Amino acid sequence: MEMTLRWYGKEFDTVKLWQIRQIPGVKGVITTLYNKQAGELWTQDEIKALKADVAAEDMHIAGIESVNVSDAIKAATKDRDEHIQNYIDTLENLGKEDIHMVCYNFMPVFDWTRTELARKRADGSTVLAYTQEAVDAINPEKMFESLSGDMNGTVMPGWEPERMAHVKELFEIYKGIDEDKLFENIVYFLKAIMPVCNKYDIKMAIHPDDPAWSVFGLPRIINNEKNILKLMKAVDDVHNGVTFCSGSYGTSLENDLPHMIRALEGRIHFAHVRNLKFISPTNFEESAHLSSDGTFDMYEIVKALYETGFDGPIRPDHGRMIWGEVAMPGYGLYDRALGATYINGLWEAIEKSHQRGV
Ligand code: DNO
Repeated sequence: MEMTLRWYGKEFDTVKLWQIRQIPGVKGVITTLYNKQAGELWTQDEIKALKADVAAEDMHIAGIESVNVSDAIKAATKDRDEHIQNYIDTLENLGKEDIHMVCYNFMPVFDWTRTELARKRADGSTVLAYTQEAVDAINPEKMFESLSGDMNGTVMPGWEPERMAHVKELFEIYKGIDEDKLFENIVYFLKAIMPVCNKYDIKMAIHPDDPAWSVFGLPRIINNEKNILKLMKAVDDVHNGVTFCSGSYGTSLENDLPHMIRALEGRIHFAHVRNLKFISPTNFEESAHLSSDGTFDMYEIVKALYETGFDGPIRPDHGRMIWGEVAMPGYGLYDRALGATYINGLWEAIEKSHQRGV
């Protein structure tokens, strides 16, 4: 595995590359072109410039998170084939620039959903949190009126303002799209991009739906072992792979995370490793990475990755806000650095006990 950190680019991120580089073992970042809309083409020059920014700090790009898939592709509207062609050309340009891992998701309309950005914990740190009650209390009609992701005073992370401005239209295009139809659309997309992925050995890594169930009545298909294995089988090519995000699959307590990792052997190309603390099955907060601070057995998760030969980029995921840091919720420096160090420690211990046969 390669330990990495997500970096939101030189214009947006308060966390700087030189800071990331000082985290032990981190030489690679996961990033993207933040000014691109889903469906747009990335030119080779733009990718080159991004690479140069990272290389200037003596680091490299370990993968892209994300080349976003447009709702036209997800819902199969009239622009679908044009957007797929742009996606193929983007992959071609990434391949030419020697980038071989691309994360994406297939969640309709919204990316991940949390209902609190700064829930205070007993130690004074703040964390992202989710309650189903808060989601259910959101009136979709009001949401369409207030727009810009500010719903009943809640700004949702992962909800890009550009998309929020079209939220009503977006909901419209998903009318009549159920889970089977969405599945058909992802298979259509993956089949179309597999040739370029094979040509440049680009490993596609689908991010799970978060939370792992339908919100606001929209269909969700990447949420449990059965469904992700179905997708792996439908396009049975190693380049059709997975981002194993423990915090997203883990939102459903029915998902057995180490078991899923083992079932996906050879198809996990990227790992997001974080912990959640459950107050009830539909009320959880993003705890520190440490097993005893949350609900998951992080040792078993990392061990399953190690034992299935995972060798892609891995990153700590959402961190708590600690030590007075002011940064994008979930994406500050300090707690993610602690997470990286903790995961590195688990990995080293697991690796050495395997090598020494203990
Ligand atoms: C949240 C992230 C997601 C992820 C996308 C991938 O912190 O893990 O926003 O980047 O779903 O396309």
